[in-house]
Amino acid sequence: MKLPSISARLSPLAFGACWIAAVPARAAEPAATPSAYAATIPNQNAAPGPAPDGMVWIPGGEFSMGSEDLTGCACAGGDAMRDARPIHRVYVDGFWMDRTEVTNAQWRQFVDATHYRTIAEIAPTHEQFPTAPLENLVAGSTVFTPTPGPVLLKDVFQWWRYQPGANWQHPEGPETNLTGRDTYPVVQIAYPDAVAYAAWAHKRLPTEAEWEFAARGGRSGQTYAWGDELNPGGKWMANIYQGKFPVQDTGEDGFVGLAPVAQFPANDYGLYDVAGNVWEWCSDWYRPDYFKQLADAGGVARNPQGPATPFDPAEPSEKKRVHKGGSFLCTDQYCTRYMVGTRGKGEVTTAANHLGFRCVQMPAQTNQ
Ligand SMILES: [Ca+2]
Repeated sequence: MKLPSISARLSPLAFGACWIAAVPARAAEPAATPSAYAATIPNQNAAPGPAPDGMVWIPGGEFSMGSEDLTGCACAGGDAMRDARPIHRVYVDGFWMDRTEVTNAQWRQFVDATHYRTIAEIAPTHEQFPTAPLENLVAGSTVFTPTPGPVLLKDVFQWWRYQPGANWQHPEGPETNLTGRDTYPVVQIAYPDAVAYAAWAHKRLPTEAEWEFAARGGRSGQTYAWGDELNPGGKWMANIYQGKFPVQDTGEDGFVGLAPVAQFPANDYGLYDVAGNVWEWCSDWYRPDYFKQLADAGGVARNPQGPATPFDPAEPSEKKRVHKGGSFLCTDQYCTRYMVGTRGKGEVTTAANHLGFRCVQMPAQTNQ
């Protein structure tokens, strides 16, 4: 396959950690101990009023953020995920959060009201990408495609392709549509698209700290949003990937590919799909050393907003923001970022058919 060459959003590494062969050789690093986590101390404030439609109250409070090094665990796929350490102490104010990922039906309401066009629906221009062949300047987006047989997990272009005509209305390409998919999460959403929706809805995207506090549901230091077992009682708790990646998704959790929202149990704060299904945009710029910056500063980081500038040493020229939660493509063979303290990243104009978002809203009295 000829690789697309027109833009950062088409460059292989711009996809982010979970899209690439993220299984580096282990370097010497002392394993974190469970004592790196301290108890979550949720605020004792009641919800400030009736919940906005589709949202739940997240009380905020103080918690331990980040993920242990679980590379010795059969659960973890060998990825050290160093950017999720050190585990550090964070405080966030209370906020409302969407109970589910934003759905196609909700996105359609936004488009009907505003006629908004997503980045994937607009052809790149010669002025933006003067070195790109003109035939590559077509609107589209990135789509996952299973490989015909097992492959070394080194080159994402074995299973990701740039698909002309792929966008939120045609998530896997022009031959696909949203019939019967109103309650599926909207996908093929780049960061500016998600920001535009949030502004229209009088909401905003969560910070990474807000997202992780909410996903942990008041628990502390557990591997998953629901506890320490991936399948408690033999039950799947999230829409992830079973089978041989990226050849065949066997759908043991009930879903091959994307699932409608809220098909698995909610976490302790009433949030659905904080693991798996689709990655979710957060507002923080991505830097692999941001947790270290906060830990080095000492004390408790209050309402951290992310680093001032983005930096990914794997692709220094790309501007990336944080993704959280993992997707239906996450598997212990390759990417286990459905673990609650882990992080993803993505170039801001890059959308895909496993990437969506949800919003938060501050209570009116603290909305300043
Ligand atoms: Ca699945």
